[in-house]
Parts: sequence; structure tokens; C-alpha cells
Amino acid sequence: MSFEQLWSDLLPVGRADSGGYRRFSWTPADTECRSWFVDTARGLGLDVETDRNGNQWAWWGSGDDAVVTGSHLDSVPDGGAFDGPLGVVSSFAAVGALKARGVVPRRPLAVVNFVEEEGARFGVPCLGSRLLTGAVDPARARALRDPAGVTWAEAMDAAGLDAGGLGADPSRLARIGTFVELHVEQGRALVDTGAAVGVASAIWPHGRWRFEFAGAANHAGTTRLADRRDPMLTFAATVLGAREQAALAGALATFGRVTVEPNGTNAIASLVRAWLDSRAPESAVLDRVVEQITALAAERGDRDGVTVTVTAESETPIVEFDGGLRDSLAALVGASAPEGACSVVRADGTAPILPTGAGHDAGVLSAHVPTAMLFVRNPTGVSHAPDEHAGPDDCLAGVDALASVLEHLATR
Ligand code: HGY
Ligand code: MN
Ligand code: MN
Ligand code: MN
Repeated sequence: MSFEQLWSDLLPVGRADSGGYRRFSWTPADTECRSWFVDTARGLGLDVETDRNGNQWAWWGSGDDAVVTGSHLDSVPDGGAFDGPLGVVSSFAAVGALKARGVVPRRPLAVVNFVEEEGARFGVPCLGSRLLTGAVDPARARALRDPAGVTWAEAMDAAGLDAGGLGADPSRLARIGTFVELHVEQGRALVDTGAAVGVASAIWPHGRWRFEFAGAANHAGTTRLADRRDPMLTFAATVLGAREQAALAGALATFGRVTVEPNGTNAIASLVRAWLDSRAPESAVLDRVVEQITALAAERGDRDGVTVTVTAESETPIVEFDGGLRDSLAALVGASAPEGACSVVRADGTAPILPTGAGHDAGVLSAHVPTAMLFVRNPTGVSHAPDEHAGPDDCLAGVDALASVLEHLATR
């Protein structure tokens, strides 16, 4: 099965009129993605399993010390085609390439599709891998609600899976010897190096916080300014302050999701709910920035007669990927780069090594097993939007790199 064929089979699933993707967990688009996973795995002669948390696995062989690769198939609202699917499609294409060239693995190989990596429907990112590793309380996960009020448990049950068994899966985790996730690069670092494929060094600490600004609804035409308790004002001041504090600290702070009640043109809002996504190179910096934003929101709320409450939704500490694995992958990826092609490697022949501000299931797994990531160049540097891209030659370079990494790890 060629990369191109696999890619084009998956491409139409969940594509919105905007050209972006809406592949939210447990929706019909997700079910189609999951069926594609099963059909593709079976086509390659792999054994398919769904774990207690809804993650899908496709096994070549059985036993312990497995080499596992994969990513996720869900998307952000109007996301790009590559974030997640490039990793899953490349994993299947790499396994297909190893089979075609008669490689006999000495340990099992598996492809995984982790559910709800983006947290786009239920709020907590990397939920499938966090459940697997025990990083999320299953009772909390079951009760998470989507914007329509549907719980994770209800949605999973409606998709035909049993949410009753949710939770840590230590025996499955113990079977994983190494995890490697290939992902489209979500910035312009590789464009600047001129290389098609790079290796990850670290993931910035990051998290999500839910802010509620509670004021009082009232008439837009008759309520004197002095009598207003307008949460929009507090929210607006918080957005500007967050940007300022983050810029001063060398961090990032984004309010990209907001809901307003009652959402009427001629009524002062009663409630604004907004989600802060913040990331920084160091945990201490991240903590400080979020504290500053919380404090300035509260201070402004006092002036506006608005009550501000802040709830941490998810926090991910800094991830430093396994150094030995990272360096051996950089050497392998450098060596697999086609001569004179788009894959320019560094002077010592190794692929570039780069940190990222984006979160991944690999980051969650790295606390438990030796883990590495490969990034494929994204010429637009855009991600979480329809312009996200990776050129066909770079995608194939990614598959070649992943295939040589898997072969190396599985035949050691
Ligand atoms: O949001 C993120 O960092 C990732 O793309 N899931
Ligand atoms: Mn993403
Ligand atoms: Mn992703
Ligand atoms: Mn009226």
C-alpha cells in the first residue's frame, strides 16, 4: 500500500466546506477514520485491537519490548490535513515498506491511533494517551462534556464502545519498548534548516486554563455605564494583558476559544467563558505567566464588578526526549536522506534536532518509555488551519526515515 493511496483514501473524511477538517472524537467523521484504520491494518496483515480507552492498535507480531509508532486522527476545528494523520499514514506506509523488503522484526511492531489528541471536543488534550498512562482520572474523563453537554462516556457508548472500562492500562504500557511519533512540523524551523525531516529534542511545558467572567446581563440602551457589570470588558483587558505578560516573559498565551451568554446584540453579557492556552520554554516561566494573567483578570474584575474564576484543565510538564534515542535517530534520518534531494542534512550528516511548542501523545508516553519524534517540513509553517502543508517529496522522505528507524529498532 503506497503512501499516496493511503493518503488519498483518508483525505476526504471530515473535510468541511472551508477546506479545513472537523474530525472530532466519536463523531461520524471519527468513526470513518477509525474504519479506515481497521481496513488499512487488515490490508497489511496486521492484528487490530481497540484498548479500554478507545485507542486503536495494529500489531505485526506479539509479545513485549514492542516498537510502536503512530499518532492521532482527530483534528482541531477547521484544522489542517496533516496534524496527526501524516503520522498514522506514514506509519502504515513504513510498515508496508518493511514488509515489502522482507524485513523480519525481532520484536513486535505496532501502529497506534490515539483518541482525542487535540482535546477539541472534550477539552483535555492527549486524552487517549493520558488515560493509557494513568495521567487522567477515568471518572473525570467519563464526565467531561462537549459544548452540547454530551459526556465522553455517552459519546463513546454512542459510537459503539464501552466507556465502562476506561483507565490506566499498565500491562499494555509495559509491552511498549520504544515509541516513535512522526508529525508534520507546526512551525518554520525545518524550512530554515533546509531539511525535509528533523528529530525532536523537547516539548515546551504547556497547559489549558478555563476562565469564567461572571457579570450581569442588562439592557444595552438604558443601563448607565456606572451601573454595568460587563464581563466583556474584563475579558478584553485579560486578553490584552495576557499577550503583554507572555511577550515580556518569552512565553505564549492565547485565548482562541470563547463563549458568551446570552450572546445578544442589545444586551450586556452575563457570562464569558474563555480558554487560555499558554506555553513557555520552562515550567517556572509558564507558572509565572499564568499567575500574572490570573491576577490581572481578578484585579480588572474587581473594577468591573465581575467575578473571575480560573480552573486548570490540563497541564503538561516539560518533555525532554530520550537523548540516546534522539541522537541515534538523527544519525539514521541523516543517512536515509536521498542524496542531492530536498533532505539537506547537517555537516556531520545528521538530521536537525529541534524543540517544539506543540503538544503530542509522544510527550505523554515519554514519561514511561523511551520516546522520540520525527518532524516533516511544513513549507507554510501554518498548523491548526487549512494552510498546513507538507510536500509530496517531503512526505516520502518522512516515510523512508521512519522505515529505517523502525527497521533499526525492531531488528536490534
Ligand atoms: O495543541 C497542540 O499543541 C497539538 O498540536 N496537539
Ligand atoms: Mn494539533
Ligand atoms: Mn498532532
Ligand atoms: Mn427592548
